[in-house]
Amino acid sequence: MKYGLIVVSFVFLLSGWAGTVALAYPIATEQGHYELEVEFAKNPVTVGMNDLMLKIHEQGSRKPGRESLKIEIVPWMPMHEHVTMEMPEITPMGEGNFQVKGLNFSMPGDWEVHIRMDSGGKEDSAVVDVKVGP
Ligand SMILES: [Cu+2]
Repeated sequence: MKYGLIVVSFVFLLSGWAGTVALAYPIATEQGHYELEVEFAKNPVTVGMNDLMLKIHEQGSRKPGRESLKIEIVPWMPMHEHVTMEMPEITPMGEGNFQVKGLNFSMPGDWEVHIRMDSGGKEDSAVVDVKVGP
């Protein structure tokens, strides 16, 4: 019983560290095709609906991501292993900027925002750590 408690508190500690990554820095995507910046309208990010700007450009050439880029965004809470079901509204604003409205975090804590990009055969993805306040 005592051992179980120690393990649980250690997991809490680890997840606390994972959420401290800054948001506005350029993030390289997993396949290295793009680089993106995420800027939330609210800082800190809080429970409920959040809006953000996603800036995407091509790695290397620095060309802005095309408007035709298909983007999918899913918020995932690793500690409880759940997503939120609502899909945010994504609008291309030109120059590689995408406005994202209604990204829903259903509870406070450490979340990951999983972003998938598809531009006709060039698939890529990125994970952004977000600390969500009450
Ligand atoms: Cu949760």
